[in-house]
Amino acid sequence: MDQYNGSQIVVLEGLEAVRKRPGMYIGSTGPRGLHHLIWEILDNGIDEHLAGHCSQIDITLKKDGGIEIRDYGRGIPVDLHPTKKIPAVRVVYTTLHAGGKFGNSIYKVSGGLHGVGASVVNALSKKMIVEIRRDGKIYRDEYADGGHPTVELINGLLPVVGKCNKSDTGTTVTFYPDDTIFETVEFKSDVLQKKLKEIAFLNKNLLIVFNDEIEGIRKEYIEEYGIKSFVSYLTRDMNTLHDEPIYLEGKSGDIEIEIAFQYTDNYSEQINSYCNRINVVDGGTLVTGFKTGLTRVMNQYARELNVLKEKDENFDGKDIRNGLVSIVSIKHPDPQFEGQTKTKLGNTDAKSAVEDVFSLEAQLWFDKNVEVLRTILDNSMKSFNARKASDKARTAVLKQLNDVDTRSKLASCSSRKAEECELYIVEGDSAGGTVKTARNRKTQAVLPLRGKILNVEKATLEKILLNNEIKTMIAAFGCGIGDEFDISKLRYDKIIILTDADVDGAHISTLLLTFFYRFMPELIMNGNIYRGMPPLYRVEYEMPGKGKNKKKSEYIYNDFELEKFRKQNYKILNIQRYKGLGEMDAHQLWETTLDPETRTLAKITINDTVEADEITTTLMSSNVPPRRTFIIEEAKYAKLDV
Ligand code: 0RA
Repeated sequence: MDQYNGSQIVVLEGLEAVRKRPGMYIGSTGPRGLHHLIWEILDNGIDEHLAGHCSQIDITLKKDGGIEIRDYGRGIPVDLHPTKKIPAVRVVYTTLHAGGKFGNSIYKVSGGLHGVGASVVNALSKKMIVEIRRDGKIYRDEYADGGHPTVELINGLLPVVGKCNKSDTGTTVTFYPDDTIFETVEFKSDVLQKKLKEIAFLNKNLLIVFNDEIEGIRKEYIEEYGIKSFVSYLTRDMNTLHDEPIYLEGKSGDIEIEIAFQYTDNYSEQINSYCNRINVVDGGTLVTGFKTGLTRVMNQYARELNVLKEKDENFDGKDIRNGLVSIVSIKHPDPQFEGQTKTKLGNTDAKSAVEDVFSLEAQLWFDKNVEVLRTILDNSMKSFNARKASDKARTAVLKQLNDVDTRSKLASCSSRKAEECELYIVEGDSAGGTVKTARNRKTQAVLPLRGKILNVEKATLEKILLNNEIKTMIAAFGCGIGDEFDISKLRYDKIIILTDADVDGAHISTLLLTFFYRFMPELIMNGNIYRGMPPLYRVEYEMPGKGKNKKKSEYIYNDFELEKFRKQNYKILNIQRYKGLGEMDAHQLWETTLDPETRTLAKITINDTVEADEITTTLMSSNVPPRRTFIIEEAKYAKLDV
């Protein structure tokens, strides 16, 4: 070890701070935070691509648990840092916030969780190796136990460890996350593949080569048409109204804008937005700009082509977005990410930039493609008419809502304090009955649902609002629906879906989640929706040794736990498998599923809008095979992230 001069010690204290509070830098020390390390290193390579110096990145999951990310860029500079007197590359990998982005990217990624810098990854790794190819030479720096350099410098410079072709340039970073910091250090191949596919869509013509040496998988990702192909991918299982996605691009000042969209026969809309390749899940100004532009342009055309008559009112934005699947991707030199999770774009200039570029480019495109334009306007007209009809139906329903006889179904709780109240939505009257007996009547209300609820992905709002199960739910929640939705009126802090742990139960729970996601997404965003987790088994067993109390019993919640239990050396007397909630008596149900002290609840969250929309559409589209796979798979997992 060398270089423990003053500046280096300060530097390492910075990395020590990262190790003390990793969550502050990477969000969590769970699987999400772990994978975040990869995205961080990948981002640097992608920046080289954006700067026009790199057309390929290789990612390798190694057998020894490490991950290697190689880019074919210019190679990080290795020359002496003027003040720190160590190689520039070492400054980058050991200094917090210093040159994480090297100042070379015009599209820096500020805010959000990206952009914390390669040094954070180093700080959280037990080993990291950086190999650089530049000017026909290969240099290598290594770090151990949270970023301590282990390579001896020669006159402040890295030793040359090999030679290569002069044209062979780039940076290879290999790291091993620290297992004393992360809950797990196992990278997930499927998580990586999904992300790499997304990166390929968002970075046209960048070749990404993925190698999973553990499972022997090799995949290449390259997308010549970028987000246009992304839209095709998203609509692959839907019925589209025109053959190809529409792709528009343009620049407004320093802001680059790309938009791709396609119409489908779905009764829902999907706008996925990215700023500097980061998925801004909560949208923000770039989405507002797109919506405003789309509404304006389409209404203008509708007048010009006499689709809307003089006496007609304008299409509502929602009419025009019905069935829309779209991606808005912008590059902004100074993005401001807002909101608690930094997933909403705040820059006001992004709104006008997107609106202007869209309006201009869309008109150029539609003027040449009048057929497609007419198809879209027809579609808007249909939902315009359907909206008129459903407005009527809705008013009628809302009027009725107060009279809906929820009393027969809903067993309410006595407390009126929403913050302590919970509503259990239970599958079937018989399980509902047991829950009613078992619950805490003060704070726990029960709503049994009969049979399956309507698949909202395939029905109009009008039909949805006439569905009895849904009407009952809306009335019970108290917060209305659609434009009248008001979360402050919600009567329950927790809405808990409780279904049997079988395929039917999983299906019902998915139907419910789809309904919430499409029509009351605020409930999910706000963290009000949960899934109850009843046990699958009750095991009776004998403790080794003697004594009166050696007979014991335990609840087991999944097959994995059961396997673990079997490996213990207890004598198992009986294993009861609960096929449904109805098989438990009230006391058992209270203990395992209702009692806030002992139950397990899974909070439903939305990680990623693309993924969430994908899951709902795969599940609910008429395409049966993927639906099956998902439901059965999903039933295996204890925790569900929509
Ligand atoms: C600044 C200047 C130069 C290269 C880079 C940054 C660079 C950084 C990373 C991080 C991962 N891979 C990278 N590749 C390149 C080079 C300046 C020059 O050669 O003129």
